[in-house]
Amino acid sequence: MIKLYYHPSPNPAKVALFLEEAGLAYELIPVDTRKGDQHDPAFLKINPNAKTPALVDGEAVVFDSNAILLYLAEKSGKYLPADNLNARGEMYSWLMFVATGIGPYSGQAVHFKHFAPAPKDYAVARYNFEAWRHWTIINDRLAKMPYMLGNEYTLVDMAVWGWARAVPFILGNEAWENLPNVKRLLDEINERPAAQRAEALKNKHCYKSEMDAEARKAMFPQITQ
Ligand SMILES: N[C@@H](CCC(=O)N[C@@H](CS)C(=O)NCC(=O)O)C(=O)O
Repeated sequence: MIKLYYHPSPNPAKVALFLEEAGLAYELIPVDTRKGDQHDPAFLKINPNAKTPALVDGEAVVFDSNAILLYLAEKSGKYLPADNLNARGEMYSWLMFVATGIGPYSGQAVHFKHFAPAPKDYAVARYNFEAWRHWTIINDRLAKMPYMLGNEYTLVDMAVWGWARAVPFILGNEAWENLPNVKRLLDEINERPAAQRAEALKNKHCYKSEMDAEARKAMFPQITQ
């Protein structure tokens, strides 16, 4: 059975959503990143990058959330666009835009706004600007079509959903006023039974919530050096 190495945060959530949507059986293995589980030598053999999610499927070992989405889409044949180069090129572009833009800029915006020590004004301004710029591109795309690739719900919408859930924490509580199309997609996916099952996974295990010295050492080791 597929093993999903999981923490209740944006990147693992999108993989959980895909597994639930596709009806693939899987075992959830909690990785408590605030306790430092991601640095466990056994986990590093699965993901040398020491991050969640990761997935083991028989002999296949896959890490990085968007690579896992592609792997699962190919394995199941589900939630992919049409099987022609034009449609696949569009899918790769938007999936990589989420992987290299939405995820990293949103993650760094959260880091600098909520967790980094001062002085941080320049970093907060830089990542806030870039996170807004990236989310506005998604919002504009969704003004023209119901889903990221047109009329069909695909793996790219799942990739967006993982981070869209955190938009108020990333950009501030007023963000939805400026990103109505992202909010519309988020609300629609949240209504899906698979999304509700994916969301409920966070309650299956107890994860550390405090961002104390142990958590900062595990996640932001440069602060303690
Ligand atoms: N590019 C990776 C990023 C994974 C990532 O940053 N995961 C976070 C959770 S959303 C994590 O495990 N953080 C723990 C840490 O930074 O130590 C992906 O898309 O899977």
